Amino acid sequence: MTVSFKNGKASRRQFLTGAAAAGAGTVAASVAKAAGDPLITEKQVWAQATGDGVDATPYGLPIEFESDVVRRNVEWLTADTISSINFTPIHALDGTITPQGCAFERHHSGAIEMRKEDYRLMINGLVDTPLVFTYEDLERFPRENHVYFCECAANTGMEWAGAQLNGAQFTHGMIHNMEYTGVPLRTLLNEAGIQTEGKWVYVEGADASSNGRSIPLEKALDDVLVAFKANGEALRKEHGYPVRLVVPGWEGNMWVKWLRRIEVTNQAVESREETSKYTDTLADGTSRKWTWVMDAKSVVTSPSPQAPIKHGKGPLVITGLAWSGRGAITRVDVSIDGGKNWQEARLGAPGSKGAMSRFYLDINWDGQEMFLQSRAHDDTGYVQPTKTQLRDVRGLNSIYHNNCIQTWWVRSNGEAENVEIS
Ligand SMILES: Nc1nc2c(c(=O)[nH]1)N[C@H]1C(S)=C(S)[C@@H](COP(=O)(O)O)O[C@H]1N2
Ligand SMILES: [Mo]
Repeated sequence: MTVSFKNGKASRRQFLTGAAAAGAGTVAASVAKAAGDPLITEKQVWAQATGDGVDATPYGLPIEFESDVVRRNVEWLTADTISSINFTPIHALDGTITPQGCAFERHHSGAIEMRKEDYRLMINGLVDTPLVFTYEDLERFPRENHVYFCECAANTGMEWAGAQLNGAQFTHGMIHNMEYTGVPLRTLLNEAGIQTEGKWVYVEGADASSNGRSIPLEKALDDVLVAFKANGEALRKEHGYPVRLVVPGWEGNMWVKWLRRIEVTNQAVESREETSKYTDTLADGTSRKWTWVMDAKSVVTSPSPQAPIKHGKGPLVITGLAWSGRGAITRVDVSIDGGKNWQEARLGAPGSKGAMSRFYLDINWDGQEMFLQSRAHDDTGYVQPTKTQLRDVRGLNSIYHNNCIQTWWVRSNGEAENVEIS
C-alpha cells in the first residue's frame, strides 16, 4: 500500500519493517510507482542550486512549511491579550519536550522585559539573614537539570459543562514540558537560614501583577527550582526571563515568573487575589481550595480535530501525552470505541515524576468511525477519571483542575471532533 504525505512536495516514502510495524499492516510504496513520480525521476529545484549559507539565520527558526505550528489564543476567552493565555500546539508536536517558542503563555499583566544586570532576588521574612542575589550570584550555586510539565489549573476548564473547543491545542494546550536548569530553592533558603516559626514561603514576581502565591515550606524545601534555563537556553521573556520558579507537579499559577522576592512566613498569605481565585466550586456550591497538585491526565494529540487522518484506512499511529503531578506515568490505555474496550499503549520512555510521557498505539484502522479516548495511570495507583465520574464529585460549576478523559469522534473520512459520550 502507498503512503504519500501532503502535497507530494518533499514527500518521503516510509518503509516500516520489523517489530514496530508488526500487527499494524504494511506501509510500503511500490517501486513500480517510482517510474511515474517526478519527485523520483526529475531533478528538483533544490538540487539545481546551492542552499543557504551557515550565516543565513544566526538563531534558527522553523522552516516556513511549519508556520502553522504556533501558539494560538481564543479571542473571546479574555477581554485583552495582556491578561490572557495562549495555547501550545500539542496536536502538531511529538516527543515530550515543548520548544520554548511553542510553549503556552499566561500573563496577568503582560510579559515584561528585564536585563540580567537588573535582576535581583530577595529572600526575607522569618530568616536569620535576609539576602539579595544577583543573576551572577545564582550562577555560582550548584545547579541541577530536571524535566517538568507546567499546567495551568484552568487547562480544559472550558469543557466542564460540555464539549466546547475543537482541538487538542485549545482543550489541553495550557501545558508545556521543558528541561529546566536551576538552583534548588532549598539551597537559597538554607543560605538565608529559616527560623523555626517559618512554615510557608510567599513568592512574588517583578511584573505589575506580581502573581504572589504562598507555598508550604515542605514543598519549597523539596523539589522547587529557581530556574534560569529552559531546554538548554535562557528562558524566553514570556516565560519569566531571566529567572522563574519551577514548582514540579503543582498548578502553573505557583510557577512565579520574573521571580523577585521570597518571604518566609508563618502562615499562608491568604488575602491575595490569586490565592482566593484559584479555588474549585463544587456541586453543592461550596469551594475547594489549596488544590495545588495536578492529577493524572492524558489526551490523544493525533488524530484529533486539528490533526485529522489524511491517509485513509490501514496502518495508523495514535499518539498522545500523559502526565501526573503526583508521580510517574506508569501506563496509558487507549480506547477506539468510547471506553468499552481498552488497549495498553506503548510509552515512548519510562515515566518520570512531574514530567510528560508520550504514548503510541499502532493500529490497523478499518476506516470505521472511532470514539478515541486515552486514560492515564500513575505510580500512586491513580487512574484518570471519566467526565461523568469527575462531575459526580465536582459538579458542573468548576473551572480549574479538569482532568477527565477526553473523547474525539473520528469519522470514516478521517476528520475528528470534540464530543462527549456518556
Ligand atoms: N510573575 C508572574 N508569574 C506567573 C504569572 C504571571 O502573570 N506573573 N502567571 C502564572 C500562571 S497562571 C501560569 S499558568 C504560569 C504560566 O507560565 P508560562 O507563561 O511560562 O506558560 O505562570 C504563572 N506565573
Ligand atoms: Mo494559570
